[in-house]
Amino acid sequence: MTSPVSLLPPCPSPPLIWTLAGGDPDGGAGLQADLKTIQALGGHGAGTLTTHIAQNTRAVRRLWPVAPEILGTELDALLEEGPPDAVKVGAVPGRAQADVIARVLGRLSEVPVIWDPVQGASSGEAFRSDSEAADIARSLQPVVSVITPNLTEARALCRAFGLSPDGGPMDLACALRDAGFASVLVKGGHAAEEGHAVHDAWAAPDRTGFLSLPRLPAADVHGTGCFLSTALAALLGRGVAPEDAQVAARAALQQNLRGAAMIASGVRPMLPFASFAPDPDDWPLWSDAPWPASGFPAFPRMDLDRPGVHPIVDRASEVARLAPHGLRWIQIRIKDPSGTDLDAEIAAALTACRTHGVRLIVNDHWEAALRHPGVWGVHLGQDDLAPDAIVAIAAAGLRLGLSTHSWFEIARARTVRPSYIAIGTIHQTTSKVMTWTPLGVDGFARLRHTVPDIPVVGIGGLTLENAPPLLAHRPAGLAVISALRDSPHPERDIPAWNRLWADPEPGTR
Ligand code: TZP
Ligand code: MG
Repeated sequence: MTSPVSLLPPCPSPPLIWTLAGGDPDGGAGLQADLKTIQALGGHGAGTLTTHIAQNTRAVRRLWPVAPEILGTELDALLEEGPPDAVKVGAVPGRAQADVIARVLGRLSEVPVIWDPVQGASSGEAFRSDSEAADIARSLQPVVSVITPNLTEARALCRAFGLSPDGGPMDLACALRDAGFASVLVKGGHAAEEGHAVHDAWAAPDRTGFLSLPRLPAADVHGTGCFLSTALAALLGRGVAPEDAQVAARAALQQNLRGAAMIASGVRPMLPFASFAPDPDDWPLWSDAPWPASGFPAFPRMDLDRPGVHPIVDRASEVARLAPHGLRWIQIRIKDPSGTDLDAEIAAALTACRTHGVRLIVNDHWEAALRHPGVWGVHLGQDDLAPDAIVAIAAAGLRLGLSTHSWFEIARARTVRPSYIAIGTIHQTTSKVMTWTPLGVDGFARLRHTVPDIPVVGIGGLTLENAPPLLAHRPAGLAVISALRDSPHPERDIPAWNRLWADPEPGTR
């Protein structure tokens, strides 16, 4: 039996997330909604109103800004309870309130602050003039780490900072990032038609790219911007890495958009604020460059009729040693080819594989792999995902495997529709320089759950002893370096590894 997978990474106690936002009496947006969003994402919500707003799903009637003195006293009281793990800032009604918020948030250190710079309701009404919006933006800018404007708001912010408001979502996102907002997500939802993809542009200090999901039929849902920015805060406050948090926040929004429904006699659907459990189709794709009109070619999927161990070796002689012992695949991974005749190694590995009906996968050196007809596939890391390489490997009819270890990397890998993805590192390993905390079996299960339709290979620190719990999550293969390299009798170990699929929990029967 597969145990239910909790899709949120564990956290010793619920992160404390503040929301400083306008009120929405109908509960679909603003502070009332944000508290529900935080709860749905596993956090503890706290916060203050920045402005009363007489609104419902039909229209915004009137705003009554909270007096700066009240706002400041409330925030000081809140801060006495200790700093939050992340903050979402929503509607800021005026310069005086912005200054109060900037003063209090300026006392926090290293706390992510996400500002959803709402200029008005999505029903059309603007809350304030452009010049006041500019003052507010300048006041908040030093304390904000992420902003999540829609296209209209991004243009208004660009004007406020004297930047060109022309250009597409990515131009605006980059301009605002370079103006000092560390990370910028320009939402494209309002630009997409039903059935077409919604592309959001993300510009972070070290990365830009597009998140894409189909636009769902339930358009014009109330409170989507509040949900996305608050979900992002809740995930960042949980310690989720920024790239993963934006992918997961978007997945949470898509999950909730699917469940959007009319409440009472409102005129626009509301989100259900359901606990984080996106379906695989709710996860966005990530593309570094604008989406190619024709998409990427789909690679032939790794067939699953005979799953098994997936040894990774660094020379042809090791391929020849292991090939006779019941392998289905083997990967040759030559990280430093200097002093090695790469073509001779691949040719010799291929000869051994042909003799024993083993499929040869070449790591990294895809151009060399293409010179050797009979190579089954190429395995690439996230740093090697150049469109030219992907297109050439597909055109040559080879399979493609991609390394991933996070929600973000899976979103990026899925874009090129690979033959399989490797997920890891699962346990501590010395076979690769590690900048990541190992996922553990639970982390592997969490990621695997998002890609039920793609063959997955587990990797990292695997041994015959620690591998059995992974089998419940249906890996197509388990990739192994040191357990075979250091074994006194690897030839005997290979059948033992392959038997894991027949008898996933040895000793339990
Ligand atoms: N990618 C993620 S972990 C890893 C690679 C190449 C190394 C796996 O080696 P080992 O010795 O089986 O942990
Ligand atoms: Mg590589």
